[in-house]
Amino acid sequence: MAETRSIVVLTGAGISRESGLHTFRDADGIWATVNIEDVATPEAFARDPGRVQDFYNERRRGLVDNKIAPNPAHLALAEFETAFAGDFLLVTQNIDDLHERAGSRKLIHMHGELAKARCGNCGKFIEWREDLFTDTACPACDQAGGMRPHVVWFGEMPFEMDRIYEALEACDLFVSIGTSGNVYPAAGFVQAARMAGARTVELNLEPSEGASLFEEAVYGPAGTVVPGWFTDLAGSL
Ligand code: BV8
Repeated sequence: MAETRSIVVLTGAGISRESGLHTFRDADGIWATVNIEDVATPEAFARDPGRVQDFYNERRRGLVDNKIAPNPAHLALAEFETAFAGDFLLVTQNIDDLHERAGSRKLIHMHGELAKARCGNCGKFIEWREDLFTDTACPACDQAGGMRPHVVWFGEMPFEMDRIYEALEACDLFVSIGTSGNVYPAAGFVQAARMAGARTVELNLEPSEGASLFEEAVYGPAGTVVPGWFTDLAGSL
């Protein structure tokens, strides 16, 4: 096998499931109880900002709850990143802060962060761990009425796409963990990695929508599968 010099890892809600956070499309997932169109689009926020703020306030309260902590899958990724001498980039679709709390540093939150708020007036984004209300004044510009979760809604452009595609085009290993492969453009990253000639691996509870696009797969809970897989990878380098 060619030497592994540049790795891109993509994670989704499945990696945080064993930490106690719900996924989106599992039977007990978030979209089973609320519609995307009502809470996760700019139109929903324009139509009923209070409802959208409540949806994210409830999830933010859940996240700052001290029972929620990184699980062995998050920790294994952070450990591998620290030890790996080559290029490493972790792209997460998740808006929780479990990767950074596990120690990951080379990390992009392509769908934003639940623990940050953004001001629509001055554009600044700020650490935010309590409830957010539409009339909350922005600490940076003092204007009220423009604060929103620093989260990418459907129909909005995910963050740092140039940097992500640059890494995908240069990688020789792409690992997708805990994502159903339903949401684009993230679900298309495996194609970009294949075009770059990278080895593609899916580590998931069950086959995702894009399972057939991966050369290799290991199925099982991330907390069990991910540490073992990355230990073996480190041992093979
Ligand atoms: C955009 C933040 C364009 C909010 C989220 C084709 C190309 C481009 C776009 C589109 C396209 N087709 C459709 C679109 C539009 C849309 C889209 O993809 N819609 C889907 C529903 C069809 N995409 C967009 O709107 C994106 N923007 O395209 O912009 C553009 C162009 C120019 C100018 C402007 C704009 C924006 C998408 C981002 C939306 N925001 N999140 C929030 O979190 O509230 S998406 C949301 O879904 C989360 O981020 C989540 O992470 C993400 C993906 O879901 P998953 O993470 O995969 O979670 P899911 O529950 O689905 O799956 C969990 C998996 O884990 C399962 O497979 C399960 O088996 C597994 N699992 C469970 N337990 C475990 C486990 N695995 C391991 N261990 C376990 N224990």
